[in-house]
Amino acid sequence: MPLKNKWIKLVVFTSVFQLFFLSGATSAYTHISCYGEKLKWRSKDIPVQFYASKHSFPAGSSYSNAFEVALDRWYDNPSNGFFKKSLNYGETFVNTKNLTNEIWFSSNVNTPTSVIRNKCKANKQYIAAADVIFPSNAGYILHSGNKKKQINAYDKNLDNVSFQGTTTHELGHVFGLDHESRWYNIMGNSQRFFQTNSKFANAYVGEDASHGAVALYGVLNESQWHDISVTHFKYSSAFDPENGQTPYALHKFTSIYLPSHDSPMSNNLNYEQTYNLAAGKSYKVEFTYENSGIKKLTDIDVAFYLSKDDNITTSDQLIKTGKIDLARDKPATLKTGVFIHPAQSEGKYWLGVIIDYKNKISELREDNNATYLPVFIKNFSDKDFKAAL
Ligand SMILES: [Ca+2]
Ligand SMILES: [Ca+2]
Ligand SMILES: [Ca+2]
Ligand SMILES: [Ca+2]
Ligand SMILES: [Zn+2]
Repeated sequence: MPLKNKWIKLVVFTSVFQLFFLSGATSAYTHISCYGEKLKWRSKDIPVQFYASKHSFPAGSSYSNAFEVALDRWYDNPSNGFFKKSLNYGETFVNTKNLTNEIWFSSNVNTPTSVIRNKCKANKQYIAAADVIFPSNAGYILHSGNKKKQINAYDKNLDNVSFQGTTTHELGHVFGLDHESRWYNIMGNSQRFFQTNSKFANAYVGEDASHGAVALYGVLNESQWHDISVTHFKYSSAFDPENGQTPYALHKFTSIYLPSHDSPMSNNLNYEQTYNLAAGKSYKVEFTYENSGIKKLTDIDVAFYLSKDDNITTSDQLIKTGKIDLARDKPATLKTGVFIHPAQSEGKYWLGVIIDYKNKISELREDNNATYLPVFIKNFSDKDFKAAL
């Protein structure tokens, strides 16, 4: 998996500013800090404004638009910290020594790199400026769109890295977050961290980093600031890059399990795969549920469907309903029992889920409440069914 080392790198640039770099907080998220204090932007510098290199990021280019999508995702976090949604275009001279926050492409870096300048004294700590530099000649393609079929996670023959994914991760560093290795989170592998329904895999901040943002900047006083969501990715393992970076989480696809025990039906969860299910049998289907809003929500309606396409909607065939509670702390990867009716016709389906399917909760984003796992349903004979297991 040579890709995994490539898309994350944090450089803390000291120069005039003294720096102490500590990490490994016991809370769910991890912050960058000095003298034991979390480093963050001062309230007078919020919203944090980015300036775009005239050469690398002209207004209206696909990469400029993708960067603004990532800024927008961070705008939606439930804390008082946020970036200005739009880029300031036309910056003719960019560098890491000034105190202007800039983005550009350069042949001097091999991976997307955040350079963060910190003021770090015993009684005074803050983030003073940040630049995000993207490699112009790396051995992979930073893909600016959000069509799932154009990125590596959904096509193992592609080396394409989601630019929106890697940018959302880098902006987490700029925000004051370090790598986190214990949970499914954007400060882990951003290339297996999407909200996917229909043709699109959208980058996002997620519950753990939202929780970290609140720890840094305080919770918003906005009673309607809710966002719950569901994804078909989950935590896999901690990865230690052994190059001075802090360990981060690897992720993989969620799975479908047999009813009798918890072993997945297939172990290769690095790419999307289709599960063979038998009509008349029960399974457990797994998804990751997140609450990235201001507070805990209870009795959230969840429904499961069989769809004839990869776009899960309430018009699809309903097979199960239930309720869950979601606090904002850590993402919840849950297995739910589902039964495939004996008369279900054979064929390819997408076993889908929709959270808040009755839309009782008004949310910042309603377009991240559904996802799926592909299945092929067969009317196995008893003998064939045993062989298939
Ligand atoms: Ca700069
Ligand atoms: Ca939502
Ligand atoms: Ca459908
Ligand atoms: Ca809703
Ligand atoms: Zn990183």
